[in-house]
Amino acid sequence: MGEQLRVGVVGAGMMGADHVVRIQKRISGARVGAIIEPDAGRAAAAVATASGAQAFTRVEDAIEAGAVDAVLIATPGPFHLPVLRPALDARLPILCEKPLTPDTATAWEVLEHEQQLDRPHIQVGFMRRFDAEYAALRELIATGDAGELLMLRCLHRNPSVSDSYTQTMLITDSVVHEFDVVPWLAGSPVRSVEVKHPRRNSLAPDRLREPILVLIELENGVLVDVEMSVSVQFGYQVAAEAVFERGIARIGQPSGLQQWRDARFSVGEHVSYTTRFAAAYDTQVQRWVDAVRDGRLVDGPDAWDGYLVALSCEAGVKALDGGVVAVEAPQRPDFYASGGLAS
Ligand code: ISE
Repeated sequence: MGEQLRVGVVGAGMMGADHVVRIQKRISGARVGAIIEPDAGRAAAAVATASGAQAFTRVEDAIEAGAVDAVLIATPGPFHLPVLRPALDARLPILCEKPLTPDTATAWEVLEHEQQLDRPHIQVGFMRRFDAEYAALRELIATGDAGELLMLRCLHRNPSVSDSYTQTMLITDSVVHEFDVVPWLAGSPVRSVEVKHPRRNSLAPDRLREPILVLIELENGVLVDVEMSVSVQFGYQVAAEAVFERGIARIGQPSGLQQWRDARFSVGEHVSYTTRFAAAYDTQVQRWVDAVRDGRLVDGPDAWDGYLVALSCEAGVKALDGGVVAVEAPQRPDFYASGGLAS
């Protein structure tokens, strides 16, 4: 590694392009060494924002050329596995956007592959863990200052979704975040998942039956409800209310400039996760870069966490058809002993 970590950003869609700017402009200790993107237009646009970066269409070629010290995978979930395999073979540190892979069988394959290395090399991009309000809520729960946590009420609302968004993605692309952050907040794994279908939003694309209400029971008895909506039109909102024995706590409320004008009170709302979680993404990538540079390689959710989330997603997808679906995790391999809910 030279003075700066050369990151290969794989996928230059919305999230990949966002990470390129982040690495070049907002964090320290790293630069974009390569953009790996088969779409020539996207690749050219990303390279234009990352001076010195080389463009490749395959991650194998970037590795072969010695152009990268680490990779950040920002392709859609179904395309993670073909990048994870060669990156692990090359023993490169990896920050992989969520989900680790789209199903438990391939997630398990990744765990087995990674365990052939000397230590965990994969961090999974569950950025909510790096959001200051989520961290404060976790601290409040851990201290017990408001008594025991009883319930968590979560709101996860998107203004709209792209044409490629399918019904199961309500779980695997969206509620996937709650499946990671809720056990991390509450210090307890998921025991079961149930999905309820309220009245359908007629503004949703025809193929989607949403919103959905996801009920997550944790091993410690805490009950969590997640309103998952993807056609709310008005903006992007991720918020939660924690109900304790002696109080409640809220995170994710609208903030910033408040205005009283024309007999109205208003405050801005986000329209995308790229702004709602911008600071969390910055912290996540900075801490990952620092961890890679000082040899820890991972500072946050690891591949084991990614696997646990895949188990919950599998249960959640089944639960879309009705019933309460249990989640049972195998014993965590010693290899991952320092990660998990603690990080
Ligand atoms: C998207 O892929 C994300 O990861 C966002 O955080 C989430 O809010 C959205 O629903 C997903 O589609």
